[in-house]
Amino acid sequence: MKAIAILALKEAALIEARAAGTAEALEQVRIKYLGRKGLLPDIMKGLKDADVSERPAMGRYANELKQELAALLEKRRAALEKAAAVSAPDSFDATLPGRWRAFGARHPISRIIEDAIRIFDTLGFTVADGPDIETEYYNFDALNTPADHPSRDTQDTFWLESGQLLRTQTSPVQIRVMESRPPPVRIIAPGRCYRRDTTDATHSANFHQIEGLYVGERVSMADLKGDITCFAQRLMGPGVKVRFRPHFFPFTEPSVEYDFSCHVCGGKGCRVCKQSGWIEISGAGMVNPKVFTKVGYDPETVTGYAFGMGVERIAMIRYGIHDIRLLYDNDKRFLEQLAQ
Ligand code: 2NM
Repeated sequence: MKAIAILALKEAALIEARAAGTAEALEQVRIKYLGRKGLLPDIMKGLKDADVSERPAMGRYANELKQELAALLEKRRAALEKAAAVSAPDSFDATLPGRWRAFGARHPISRIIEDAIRIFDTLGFTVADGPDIETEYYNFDALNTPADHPSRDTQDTFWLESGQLLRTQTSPVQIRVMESRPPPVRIIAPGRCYRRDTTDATHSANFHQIEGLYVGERVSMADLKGDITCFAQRLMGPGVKVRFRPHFFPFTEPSVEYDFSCHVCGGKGCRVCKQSGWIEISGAGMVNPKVFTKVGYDPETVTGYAFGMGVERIAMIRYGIHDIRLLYDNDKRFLEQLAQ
């Protein structure tokens, strides 16, 4: 045997050690070369039979093989251990089913608002919005609400120290829109409103409204009824009818309250409509000429209708919710029942 053969064997051993991808493979390399019955002890035993001129080099190379291979095996073992700690082979099993996460769902309030926006969009309405913090002028004066009207009271309205207030309806948005552009105007104003109500099953100090406004040259009560009916049928079902009852609001004249025929019994009378066949929705009317004068519109040339609706109330009717507070609890068990 020649010294050069040991050098070649060393190279082979180092290549095998580098290629070993597991602790077991590394151990196999160690056993093959350095083990008790391995190649290196064989060489050492053969040393005495080798040519005398070769012996010193053979001894040196054999020693190098032992040292370098042992060092490389140790380095590879440490590296494999470190890699295993980062991604333990058993921490990812591609055959396991994935972890199931519950889907979120749009909140019923958002759904009513988004549906209303879509429906009124088909009737030519765009969406307007404005600030939650309003002035007394936009929330009351411009809407022809008398100075002594009870709704202005601190019992009913959240007044701020600044003299401003939290809007009690979204009508101030319509005032701002009319002030800022000439007729025709066809807008809906969805948004948060605030009233100092004590919370119970049907009241919340913070609720949502959608108000609509259509001002043009010959807008009539018939337009109001037709458009509300269209909305009611798209939202609640094709058979739904709308009825008007006389009412009073300072900002509209004439004013009405309107009802939808019961979408559950079709108007025959049931538990949902308390046997009346009708479900009270909200109010509407022809915009009071005094409001037009305030915003700089000429009441001699334009007329307009306006309507309001409570989003929570419509959600409760549509989804059969008996307590408004369920809409604010964000209890997933409740929301999941309404998820689409
Ligand atoms: C309602 C009922 C009736 C209304 C009136 C106006 C405005 F700004 F045009 F005068 N906006 N919204 C209105 C009319 C609101 O809510 C029950």
